[in-house]
Amino acid sequence: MIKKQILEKIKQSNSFIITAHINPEGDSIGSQLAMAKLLTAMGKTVRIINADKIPGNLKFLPGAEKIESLPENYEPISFDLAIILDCPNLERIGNVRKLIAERYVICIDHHVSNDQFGNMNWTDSKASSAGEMVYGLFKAADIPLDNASALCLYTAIMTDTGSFRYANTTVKTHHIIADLLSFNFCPTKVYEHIYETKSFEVMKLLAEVLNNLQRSADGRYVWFRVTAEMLKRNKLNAESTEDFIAFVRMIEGAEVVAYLREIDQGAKVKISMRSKTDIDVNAIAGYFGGGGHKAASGCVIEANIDQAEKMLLSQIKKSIEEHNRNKKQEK
Ligand SMILES: [Mn+2]
Repeated sequence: MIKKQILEKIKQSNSFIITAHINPEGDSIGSQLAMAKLLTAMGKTVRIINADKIPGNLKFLPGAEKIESLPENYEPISFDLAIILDCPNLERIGNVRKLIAERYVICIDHHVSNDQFGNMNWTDSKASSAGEMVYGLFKAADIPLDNASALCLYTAIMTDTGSFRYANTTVKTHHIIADLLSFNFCPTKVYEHIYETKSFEVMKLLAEVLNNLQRSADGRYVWFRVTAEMLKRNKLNAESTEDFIAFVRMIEGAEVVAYLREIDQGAKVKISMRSKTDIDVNAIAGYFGGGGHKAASGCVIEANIDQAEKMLLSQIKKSIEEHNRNKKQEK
């Protein structure tokens, strides 16, 4: 129903801006590129504008070169309607927010923490990815996919499900993936681009991180840090460390995994969390003003890294204890 309403609204407008969250990754880039294809197929003019530059390992996606990043001083752009993908709130689009201003916004998102910021909102926290939702729009519009859109959607779904390993992977996800694989692109190449393009220096930093891992006495939560000094010493940017958490979650028995990274010259700490059980890391992030999904979330704590670590660990501990209590009551 909502898909039909979105398509109806799209039909009534001519020019579009598509955007998604800061620090773009596979789902945000892949779903934006496919969405742009859908709009073009509907005869619309469209620009994809993001606050941040596209990461190097996603530049292989067809159309990636057309994604614009918004300069500090930009000329006003005239357009009818903005489509915002993969964003739980308006803050997450960064400085593109000023550009969108009072314009009509369609929000398409799968974050459980979504605050319904659009004029029209399609939120589905059961969807594995924004890519899965854009796939649904193609079907509802009865517009055939092409090889390029199939590749972009495959990448979106593959990255957000951790290559179909995470709890958000469903029967529906696999049905969609089976359909996408009938198009002409090479999935092996996608894996190579996404996961096998790390520099030697990044792997050395990962080794340092793994060497300094910490865990709770019961082993149920594990955490690690990347400081500004570590990045500087290795001449690396933060973006290259984003998937370190995927390595750390491989530890058996680690139910919650947390990544703490210094930002703003050490005045703040960016936290990413993953949960491998039904411990809700969206709620933990929410306590610090962040959000995301039940199994993957993030927040920023305004404190130095030692203080932030203490604050975070005490919340994780509380959540685990609460989770234990609930479990007991169920029995
Ligand atoms: Mn996503």
